[in-house]
Amino acid sequence: MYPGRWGILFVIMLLASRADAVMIYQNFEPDNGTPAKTGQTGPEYGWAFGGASGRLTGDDEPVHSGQRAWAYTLPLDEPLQGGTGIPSQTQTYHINFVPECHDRLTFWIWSAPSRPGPHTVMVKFFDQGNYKRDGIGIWTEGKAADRQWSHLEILFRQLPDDFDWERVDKIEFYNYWDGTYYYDDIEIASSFSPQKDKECLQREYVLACHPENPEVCRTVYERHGLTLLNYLYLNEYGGQ
Ligand SMILES: [Ca+2]
Repeated sequence: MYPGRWGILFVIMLLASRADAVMIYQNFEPDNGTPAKTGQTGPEYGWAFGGASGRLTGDDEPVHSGQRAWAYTLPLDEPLQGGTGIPSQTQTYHINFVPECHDRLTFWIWSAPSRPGPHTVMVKFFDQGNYKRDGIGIWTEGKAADRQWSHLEILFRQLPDDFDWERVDKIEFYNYWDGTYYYDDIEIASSFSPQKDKECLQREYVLACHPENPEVCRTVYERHGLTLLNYLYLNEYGGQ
């Protein structure tokens, strides 16, 4: 028997049984793992720059799911200079998007722009490689509807081939028109079904961690910098 290893698998199963079938980047909920900024207390869910201001939503503001979303307000004459940055809630500033199993970043946005109407959104991606300093901005193909929740996405293939999806630093959102914007449920997803996503992740990681094969497991963990929290989205893990 290998009680230690079985114990780890048991913890994985417990964590996975309560999860969705996508990998959560940030949902702005209390105690979701988001670390505090150095020297401060409380999670740092995001920040704003260039004249914009950002904060968690209050009680009477739009929330897509859970208790909180992220709100930021962009002043007049700040197009593409002001915006808001969002860290991931786990593996913060060094997160593996697991590109073998996922192909897009998705998010929900509720827009109240000064110029009413549907507008596209720019997401700027930063990695720990060639796009560490300046990032690379990509516009959504879809548009955020006026004053209602919209689900938008950026496909990995819209970025250059040398972007390092296994070592992502952070993302930023830019809205062209001044106004107030709410973001929630930022996720790393695929076009496949939750079942296929689960199978892919099990193939990539969990099966490699079978107790009879601990060396392979260790190699996978070191290569991808995984933690147990990665398995939160392995819904209905069947056990091995
Ligand atoms: Ca939320």
